[in-house]
Amino acid sequence: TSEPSDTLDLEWVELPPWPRRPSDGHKGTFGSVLIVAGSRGMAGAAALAGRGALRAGAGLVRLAVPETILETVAGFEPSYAIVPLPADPQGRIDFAPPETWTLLEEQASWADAVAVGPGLGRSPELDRMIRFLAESPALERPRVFDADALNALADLGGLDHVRGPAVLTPHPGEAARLVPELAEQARHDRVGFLTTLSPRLRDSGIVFVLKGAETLIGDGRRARRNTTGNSGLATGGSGDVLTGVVAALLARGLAPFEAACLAVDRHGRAGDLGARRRGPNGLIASDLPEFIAEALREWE
Ligand code: NPW
Ligand code: AMP
Ligand code: MG
Repeated sequence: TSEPSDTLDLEWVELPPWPRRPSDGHKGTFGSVLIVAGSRGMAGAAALAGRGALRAGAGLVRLAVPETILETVAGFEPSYAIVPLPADPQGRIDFAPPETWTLLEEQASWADAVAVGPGLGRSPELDRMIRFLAESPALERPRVFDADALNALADLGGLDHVRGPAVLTPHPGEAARLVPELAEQARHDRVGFLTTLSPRLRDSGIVFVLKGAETLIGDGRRARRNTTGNSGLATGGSGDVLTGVVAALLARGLAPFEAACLAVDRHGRAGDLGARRRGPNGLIASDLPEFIAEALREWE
């Protein structure tokens, strides 16, 4: 078979219970999310993550984006706040001004969970920022690394730079960049990939979410194979929505492994509800947040 024998080292677990929403909760109860995302031409990625976080029940959501796309991102959704950051000539976040770092630190300390990556673009300065978010002991709050944050981690040399608690959400292409020695497995032997990676995840505080049909989630000891979702999710931006959902559940106080499992399950379910309504061909990523709301309602 294609499954390696040491698969037995992983405990395959059931879905954790969904937390009840306390009836006397206020917006602080449900957590504050900071999403660092977007660049010129990829304002949508930031907006999708923000809407995903809101529809997954986060109390407060702020998006830190390059100031040049502020109006665009704001125009997509009035329910999140926006923190404009200095922009470089290419319309990415500019890390030359010290103000950028001050703002980022301030905003990250405000948040209960930080998500970073969707639509950021790539640059050596971005790599430095990701390194800061990944390594800084001052930022012990849980973080989600997705998309270009994963590409930056790959530039930096991989997982060793990440101090948990953290959730990484690569698709197989990003996973192959992040762990190049397992590139082949990332695409063709996902259980083997996760099993081989597990000793490096154990005790790191990193939860690895290898996306795709039947997304795998692992923390080095436990693993889960997701059963929801369909090919309608194979559409630009659906991973950006997932990033927001994971961040919302982390901000709510769920532990990273539980947050990742529940977020992936409900994101997939949202895709199933969406495909039922729109068909898998017609489903687009900006439909998903509303179906996330419906998918969560099934559990309330
Ligand atoms: P292929 O196609 O099979 O050869 P990239 P991205 C592979 C932002 N977005 N199974 C694929 O391989 C994101 O947030 C913005 C196997 C190819 O090599 C990012 O910041 C949007 N392989 C940025 O764009 C909406 C798979 O990975 C490579 C795979 C780039 O993100 C769209 C492609 O991935 C987008 O989310 C799978 N399931 N999935 C917006 N509206 O603003 C992917 N691959 O080069 O990492 O590009 O994922 O589009
Ligand atoms: P990204 O590539 O970052 O936009 O993420 C794509 C999202 O869609 C991930 O959550 C994947 O698990 C999901 N997805 C992609 N293709 C499929 C598929 N064929 N079946 C189920 N889920 C999928
Ligand atoms: Mg993505």
